[in-house]
Amino acid sequence: MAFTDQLLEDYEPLWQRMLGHRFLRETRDGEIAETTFARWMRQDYRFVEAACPMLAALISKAPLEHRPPLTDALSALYDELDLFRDRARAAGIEVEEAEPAFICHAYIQFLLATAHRRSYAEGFTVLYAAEKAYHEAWKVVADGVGPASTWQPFVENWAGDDFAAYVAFLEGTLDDIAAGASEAERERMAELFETTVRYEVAFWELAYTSTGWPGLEGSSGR
Ligand code: MP5
Repeated sequence: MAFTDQLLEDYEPLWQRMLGHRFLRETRDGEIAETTFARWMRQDYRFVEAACPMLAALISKAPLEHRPPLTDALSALYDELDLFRDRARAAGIEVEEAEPAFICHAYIQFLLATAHRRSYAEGFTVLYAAEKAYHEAWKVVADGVGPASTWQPFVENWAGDDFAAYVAFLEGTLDDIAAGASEAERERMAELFETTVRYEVAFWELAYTSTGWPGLEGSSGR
């Protein structure tokens, strides 16, 4: 069985827990509270900003033939930041001033640390897990969001054909990488996949919780 099929089979309950998150259901059904969606937008803007240096670090370790598609993906992230600013303007939300919440900050540190300090195979696994998770999550939302919705461009961005092709590239490439990895490295890759999906669940949950840091709610501590 291909490595990515095995991952999705081994972590099926966690994966379904993520796809069953109420944020996705409520956005799909048009029932999401504006403040909840706005909180996700502000935090995800910070996340995508951090994904740029993460991808750059991964490119610096990539074999030559992986660099062009990963560089295209990096370029697409800057378009995505434009998309966030555009949708924020349309909805009257300020995304550029938000401080990362605790969960967002932790996920960003995890992304950057794995890209810089772990092997290419391990860093690539984290990239695959995060992108596959968003692709599947926004496909859940796509079932209900129509072309008139303010959020349709997000659905198109992550559930659309271009992103599907990118995720298919990541999947096939990760399977090739895993086929050449040792058993011990494949185990480390699987652990990182699990941690990434846990962060994905936590990130959806963040939209419903305070963006203050634990013990410092309502104040920056200064
Ligand atoms: C992605 C994202 C997808 N935007 N936010 C989280 C919390 N996880 C995954 O990554 P990208 O870089 O926006 O395609």
